[in-house]
Amino acid sequence: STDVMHIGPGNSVAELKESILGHFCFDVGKSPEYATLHDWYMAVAYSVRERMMEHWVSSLERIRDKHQKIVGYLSAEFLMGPHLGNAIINLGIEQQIKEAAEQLNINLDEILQQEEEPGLGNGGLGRLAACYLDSLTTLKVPAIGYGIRYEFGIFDQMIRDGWQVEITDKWLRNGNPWEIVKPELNYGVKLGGKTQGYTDEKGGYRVKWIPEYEIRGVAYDTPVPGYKNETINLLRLWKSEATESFDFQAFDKGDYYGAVHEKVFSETISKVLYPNDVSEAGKKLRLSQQYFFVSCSLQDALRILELRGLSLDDLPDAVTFQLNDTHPSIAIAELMRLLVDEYMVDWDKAWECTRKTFAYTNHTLLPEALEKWSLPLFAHILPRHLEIIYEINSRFLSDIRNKYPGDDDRIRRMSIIDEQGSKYVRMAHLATIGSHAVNGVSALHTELLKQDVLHDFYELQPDAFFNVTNGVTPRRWIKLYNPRLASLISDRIGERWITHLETDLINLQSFADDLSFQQAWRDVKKQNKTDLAHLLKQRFGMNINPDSLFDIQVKRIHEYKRQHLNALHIIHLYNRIKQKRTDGITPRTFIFGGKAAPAYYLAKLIIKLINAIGETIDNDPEVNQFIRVVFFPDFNVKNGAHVYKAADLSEQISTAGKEASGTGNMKFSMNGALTIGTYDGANIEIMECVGEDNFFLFGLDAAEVKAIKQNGYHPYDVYNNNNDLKEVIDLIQSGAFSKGDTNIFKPLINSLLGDDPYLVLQDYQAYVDCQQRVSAAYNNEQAWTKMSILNVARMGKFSSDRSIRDYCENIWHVTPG
Ligand code: 26V
Repeated sequence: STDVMHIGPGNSVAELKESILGHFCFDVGKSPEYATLHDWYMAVAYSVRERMMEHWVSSLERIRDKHQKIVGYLSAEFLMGPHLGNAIINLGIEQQIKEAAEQLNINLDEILQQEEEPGLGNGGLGRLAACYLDSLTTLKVPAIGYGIRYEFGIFDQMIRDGWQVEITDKWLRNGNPWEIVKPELNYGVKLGGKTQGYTDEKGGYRVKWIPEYEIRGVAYDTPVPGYKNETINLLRLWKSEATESFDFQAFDKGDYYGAVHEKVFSETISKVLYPNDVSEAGKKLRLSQQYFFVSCSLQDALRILELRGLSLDDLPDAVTFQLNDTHPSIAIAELMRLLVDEYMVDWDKAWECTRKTFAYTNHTLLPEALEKWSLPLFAHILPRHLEIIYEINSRFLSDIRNKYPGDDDRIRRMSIIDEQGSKYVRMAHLATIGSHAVNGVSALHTELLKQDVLHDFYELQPDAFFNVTNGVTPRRWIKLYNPRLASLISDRIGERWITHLETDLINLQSFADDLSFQQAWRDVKKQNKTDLAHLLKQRFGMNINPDSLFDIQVKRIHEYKRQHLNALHIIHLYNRIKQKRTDGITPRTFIFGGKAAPAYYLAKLIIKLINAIGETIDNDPEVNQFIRVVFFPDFNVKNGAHVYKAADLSEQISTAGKEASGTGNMKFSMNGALTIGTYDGANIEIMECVGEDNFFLFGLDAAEVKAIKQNGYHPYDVYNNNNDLKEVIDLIQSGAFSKGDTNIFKPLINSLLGDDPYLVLQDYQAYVDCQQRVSAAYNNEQAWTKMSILNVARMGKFSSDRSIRDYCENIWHVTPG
């Protein structure tokens, strides 16, 4: 490998220029005369990728080092965002690339815009996986992200007549220069069929699985560069294909078309990412997807173990698998199957090995989001795994019976199988029982896990429960997407903050009262807001005023996140303006963005409501001199680049106890936005860090939410007893935002007045009052700027580097390189 070290390409402007031209000629294969911007993007991407290859090869060598534990991050979603800009930053070649592009007469920003992002995730959970890969690599922890190479990622969102319309995400349409297919790295995956008992040579009873069919998973590798540390980790995504045997079958039976049909089925497994959805559609395919990528990944890990010359006994010291939610939790049954059925390891030993190898992160307490599979479905797709789960369960429950004799209710509560009514496999129980560590993603969320959803398990094994508060990577979310702020910060405190956020960013505090620094700070924000205004004008013809307060809520649309609470406040301001009670109203632009699950009717209606309010205000000069409402279509990582940096106010207004952590809250605050938020998820820890004086807190806390629900909550009384709220709701009902249509928003209003499951009406007045405090605070420019600086300075804790260090120390027992 020493030879390899010296073939690396250089990073001078001349060398980069030559490399780009070379790729243009040899890989794009066109004369520059006929070049499109996308052609140039491809040439630049290949040139940048080439600069990662030598380090990639040497980093792969470390995977062979048998003394290094590898982290296998198992996740059904990786929301990586565009690669090019990030790779340039992490390789530290932005100056040279910029200059090379200039000399080639191409505009780097336009080139970067060409990249279609790999949207292989829904939202927070998938983006967290991407931030964690960045931090793992920056901290030199050998890691492989294992997932699915969906052909179609999260749908693209368009807005037509105010409604969301979903468009297929054809992200691979123009090719993907970042992945390298490894055809030789492929594994068979069985599905369906039945099991059969038999007696082995030693007279022992054994079981084998006789599957109905087998598909193949092929590895597609994408390099993940660390920040200026010559380290590259691996994102390994599996694409499903037909096995060769189908071709033989066609040959045998002469049924060519039949065989092609089977091939088509095999390929559907990795076809499409499912949205977080309440609907039952696609359950069978979803479970098949999960098993598919888990099976490939475990086989891959066992291959690496062998490559290192280690034995199965060494597995827990050689690799640690982190389960990103329950989606990959079938891995626990699969490892047991491999060890017991295929490697003939005895059960107890296999179980010990399995538990040492896995750890589970829970990302939600919402009951409808806790995965469970109906027994018949499970038996149909994974008959052997169901038997193994029964065995795990029966051994587990007999332990519980011994510990708590006669406590049948506890047995019912803790069983992996839910037997109230139709039977289900509860994946969170499997994940918890099969792991040595379970963690929540914020202090509050972990507390609620312990007290509520997993309480019995916590009582059984309190030492297995950990909190790891989420974090986000400052490389992408500050340095790449807010370059003006990044240089202003570096001018004052140097550049170390980029990798030492927790220790260094705090040094900004001493400039919080410095008037010239404050002015520079405001200038950056103003320029960022102006950029966003231009973009919205250019792309959608929207008109917004950069001098107004930018009040932004971007995240998936869900009732628990309460975008409709935000909408009610806007209507409250609308009413005041119409009634000429405008004193104390600060000009604001309300910006929303986010996708609703295609089958989530109320979420889609909330989008329609926001757009309806926006349109009404657009057409009313009396109102739009004060406020504007815009909905930024197709919010994703790429669009996020323009949004977080432009915010004055970040909306984090979920019902307390419902948002496990939130990560957008962190992105906003570390880019200088103040937060209006509830006592929920990581908001609590953010407020503790930035100080309550620099955070706009409102509403019930989680305990109060629980209490009010227990004692009987009557939203209709809240509505009746609050004239202001009543006017707001009645105005929607009157058709004021829907051209007289009084039906369209009825389902939403009925939900709010009927049972209001997320306490929107309960928190309404507190929210409106708090927004009034925001308006007043914004009018004091100096005080606001100081709060903004203090927010950024005190956000160091929320770097994903800190989160990864926590995982390393408490859960993986790995020492960062
Ligand atoms: C899934 C489902 C599926 C059924 C319909 C409703 C529903 C709602 C939410 C979900 C998402 C579950 C997992 C998830 O994405 N959790 C998010 O994880 C982030 C990273 O830890 C965290 O910041 C967010 O608070 C949490 O919602």
